[in-house]
Amino acid sequence: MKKPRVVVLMGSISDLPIVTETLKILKEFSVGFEAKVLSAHRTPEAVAHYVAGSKPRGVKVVIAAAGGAAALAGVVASHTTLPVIGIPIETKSLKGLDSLLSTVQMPAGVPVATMAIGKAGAKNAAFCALSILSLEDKKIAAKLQGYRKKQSAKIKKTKVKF
Ligand code: RP5
Repeated sequence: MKKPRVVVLMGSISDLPIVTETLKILKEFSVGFEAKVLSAHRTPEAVAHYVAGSKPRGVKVVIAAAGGAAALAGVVASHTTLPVIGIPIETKSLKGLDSLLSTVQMPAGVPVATMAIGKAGAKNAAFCALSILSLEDKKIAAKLQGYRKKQSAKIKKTKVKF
């Protein structure tokens, strides 16, 4: 198993269907990652302990997904200077606007790079992590370039029939 360079935290196992979108991309790019359920509200000490130990073991980026009063990404950011990427999980009551605002409205000095609500946000969390890793990893940089090229080619080939 590869040493994790990205850790992906989620506030609840109920977040997994969306977080799976993140994990699939990290896997596709052959990046070592670790995924774990940890909650800012339900397991606060465990979050602090896990995050504090991440940088010393070679982790470069932390992704944190949570819904509702989504404190996880912010709390993670308070325990590390690693780049933290937040995924606001869609909720039944407020459609994820609660999660988005809780994740994005961080005080100056403790940043969380907040993605969109939903699947696009979960995918972009992985791409954002890959962009960060690509600064020091030529293989990932080349794969990312390839992915973008394929994406463009697909759009250019798209025919509109009506
Ligand atoms: C958040 O509360 C989790 O990230 C999840 O999105 C939400 C609901 O959690 P469960 O009640 O489904 O465990 O902390």
